[in-house]
Amino acid sequence: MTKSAVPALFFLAFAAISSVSDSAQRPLILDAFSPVSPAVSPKSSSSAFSDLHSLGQAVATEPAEIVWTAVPGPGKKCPINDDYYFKYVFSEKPKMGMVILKIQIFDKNNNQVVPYKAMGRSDMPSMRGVHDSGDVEFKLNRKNDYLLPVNVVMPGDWEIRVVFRLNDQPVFHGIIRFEV
Ligand SMILES: [Cu+2]
Repeated sequence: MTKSAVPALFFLAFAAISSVSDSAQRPLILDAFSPVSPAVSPKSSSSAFSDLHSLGQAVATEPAEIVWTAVPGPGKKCPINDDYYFKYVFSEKPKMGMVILKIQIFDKNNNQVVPYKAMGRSDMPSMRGVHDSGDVEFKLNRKNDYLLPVNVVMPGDWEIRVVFRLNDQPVFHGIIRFEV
């Protein structure tokens, strides 16, 4: 735990205490966090800390957690929102070497459109980070296809994380998985 985290945790502890309806629990929690209390056994202290830990995770005011949609297989429709859906294909069955991921976005009338910026990031989930491509922007061709080269450097499990953005705001997070 960093020093700067401590005041935040105490704040959370007091927020928790003030919301505890069973007043019988209050003395235990207060004892556990009071620096002047000599009477706290290691056991009650550690259990109070683990309670606080889970509390901190539950009420952390981080931005809403990203939901990564598992994209259905090649050629299948994947909804983006009420207005758009997309499909993907690979230029060929993925194997060792470079493969091109092609994404096509369609509107409600099945017109192929380019409403978003698309970013892709490939990696191997089983050894995350080792072959991480970082974020790479898809390039558009004249047919409104979004194209992303993916460098498959090892056989095994692969994923491509795809994010569509409108004015820098993400509107969709999806994961394409494949085996080589
Ligand atoms: Cu690997």
